[in-house]
Amino acid sequence: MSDVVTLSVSDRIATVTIDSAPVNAADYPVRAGLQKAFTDLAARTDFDAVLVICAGRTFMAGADIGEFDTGIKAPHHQDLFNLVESCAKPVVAALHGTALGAGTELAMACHYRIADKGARIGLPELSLGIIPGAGGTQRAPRLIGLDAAMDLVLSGKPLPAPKALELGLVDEIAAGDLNAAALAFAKKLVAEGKGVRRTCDMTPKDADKAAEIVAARQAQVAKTMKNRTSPVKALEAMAATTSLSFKEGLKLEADISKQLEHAVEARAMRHLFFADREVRKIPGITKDIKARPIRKVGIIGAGTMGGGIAMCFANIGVPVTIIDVSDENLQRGLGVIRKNYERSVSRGSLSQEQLESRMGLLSASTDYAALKDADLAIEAVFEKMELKKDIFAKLDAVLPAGAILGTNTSTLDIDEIANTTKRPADVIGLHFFSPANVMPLLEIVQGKQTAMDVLLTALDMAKLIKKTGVVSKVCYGFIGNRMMDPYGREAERMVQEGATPAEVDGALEEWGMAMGILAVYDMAGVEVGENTRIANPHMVPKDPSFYRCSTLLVANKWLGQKVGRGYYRYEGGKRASCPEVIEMMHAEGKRLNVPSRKPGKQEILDRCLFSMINEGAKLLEEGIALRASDIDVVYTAGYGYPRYRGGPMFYADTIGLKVIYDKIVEFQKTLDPQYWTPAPLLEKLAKSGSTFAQWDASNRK
Ligand code: 3H9
Repeated sequence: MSDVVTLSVSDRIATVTIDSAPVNAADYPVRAGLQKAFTDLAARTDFDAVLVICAGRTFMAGADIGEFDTGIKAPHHQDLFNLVESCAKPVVAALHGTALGAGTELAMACHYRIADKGARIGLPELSLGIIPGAGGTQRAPRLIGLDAAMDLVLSGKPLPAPKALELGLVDEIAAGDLNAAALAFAKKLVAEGKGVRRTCDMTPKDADKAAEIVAARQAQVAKTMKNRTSPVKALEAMAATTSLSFKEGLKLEADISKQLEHAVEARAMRHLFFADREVRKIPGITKDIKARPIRKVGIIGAGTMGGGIAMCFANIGVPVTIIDVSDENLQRGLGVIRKNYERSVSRGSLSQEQLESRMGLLSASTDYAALKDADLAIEAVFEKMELKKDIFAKLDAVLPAGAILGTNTSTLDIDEIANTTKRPADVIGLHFFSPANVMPLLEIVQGKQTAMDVLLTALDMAKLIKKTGVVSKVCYGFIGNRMMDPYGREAERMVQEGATPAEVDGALEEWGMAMGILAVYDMAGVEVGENTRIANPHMVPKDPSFYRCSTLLVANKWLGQKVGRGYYRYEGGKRASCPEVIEMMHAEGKRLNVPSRKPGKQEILDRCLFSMINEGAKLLEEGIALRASDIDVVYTAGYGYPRYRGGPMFYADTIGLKVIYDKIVEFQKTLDPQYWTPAPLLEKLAKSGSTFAQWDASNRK
């Protein structure tokens, strides 16, 4: 038998065990092992039922994602799962952990399924730009109905075992030990004379309503997943369960899979799957370095940011003490947190008991002495250096030795803050994104003196609080906001040239950004960028024609959504163009000698996206970002950059660095030469025909 798949028979029950750490992915050795096991079983008669189980932390978590790039070797998943389904004796899958993608498809090819009560079962293929391609598009609708299957695939969210039971995706939830329950289940099947029950022979229970279901799901995709191919194709394959035979459906699924696997959407999303995990790999964090324990956390500042961060820790059972200058601020902050949790209760994602237990973990004080036993303190107050330094002096005085001092700054110099303490090695930047309890990104800012175990603790902590932690070195704006700066600058200049905010944002949103940059400024508060520029005077160019529309907006107190007016007007929650602002910006452009013109959609995209990429290249050569792929993670996790485009640096590779370099040189001549200087790294890679991915790979060696 193979190393990773074993077959044993005891008491007339055959057990096929997959044991391939870390997640039992269906790579070639697992497929070959499964093929051998089921081929052997086809020739044997000494068993009455088969159990398929997985060792370790999870049932099969899908196909081997890396294999799509190298080409999938036979046996193909579809053929293999057909072999499993063709078994003449009942086959029972025992699911624990996360059965995902090909794991769920294997389970559906088995004749029965029993799940651990904590198991989660899903088909997340669209998050990789592909469709369930191991029979999933054909079996899921037959097993649970067309609409439920379409929901499972479009949401990509794994179902908790009880929900899977309700839908008929599993037949039973194990009361205790899963393997013992699965064995009992198999024996009962045999005793009751229940034979095989093949999903391929079933008909979707809601086939008669197929036309309406498909139309509604297509409308959902058009509205919520624009510019994507895989969701459209997944619906096409699943809809075929009501018109094609199982065999014909499998052929359609295979044909679609082949088209999608190497398309940009799938390559981009695979790139991000691995990039999201690679961020944790930091040179210098060796195996002997151990993370520090985080048993109690202090948050300084009970505002929106501090409250959101406090929730992140309460959500994972870590007690938090919030410090603020007045009881009134503290009570207001706790009230907002409670309201946030209450919203989750009303949506059904949290129980009232969970709410109370999380609120029970939160305490509040105006006295820093309450942090005397905290392992980590995170300051989350206004972006004012003097205020932050004052807080760090207080933290330095009360925190125990070994505690970590974090600052949630988005732009300020961590080293300057660290140097005001007696323990700069314990100081780190923890840049959360608002709302902190929701947004998945955490920029972890490594100061010049930050200790490696502090960095490791921050990376581990990010994972625990379900965030993607990306390490940045210190510079103005770190990775994310520094790249926002040229991006926003171009958008603002185009408005001064004569484009409307709606034209600029519209082009970006049509391309896939969750929100155009000017609408983002309105959401965050137009004064935020202004204030950070004032706090970092060395960043503001000396050029007298420096164009920032935000300066004018702030002067008029048009600060964005919160006052109903900024780049746009906001009426009834909707944004609308504001002719007064458009006119005012254009006049300001003329005053600053910005040439009057109307940039087209493509130019808007090139100027916004390429200025960002150029800055990304500078971050790489300055060593602020470790990898181009880290930049992609920052932008997709924190800035609404579409995952199906892979992030700014991956996108640059798909366009071709030479194309981008040439365009930047052209902009240098035709636009503002002060800003359009190609980054030396971009120039070098473009001229040598290389890519950012190759740059990452060569640095990895
Ligand atoms: C599919 O099934 C297609 C089929 O329909 C059709 C086929 C024709 N492959 O996430 P973690 C690695 S598509 C390769 O840190 P966790 C991961 O890179 C697949 N590698 O652990 C990491 O490596 P490293 C559909 C994989 O406990 C290590 O395992 N399935 C795969 O936080 C640990 O991973 C999915 O999309 C894989 N499938 O989370 C599920 N999975 O240590 C993808 C993991 O070197 N996986 N690795 O960085 C997950 O969502 C999470 O890994 C899981 C565990 C929830 C399972």
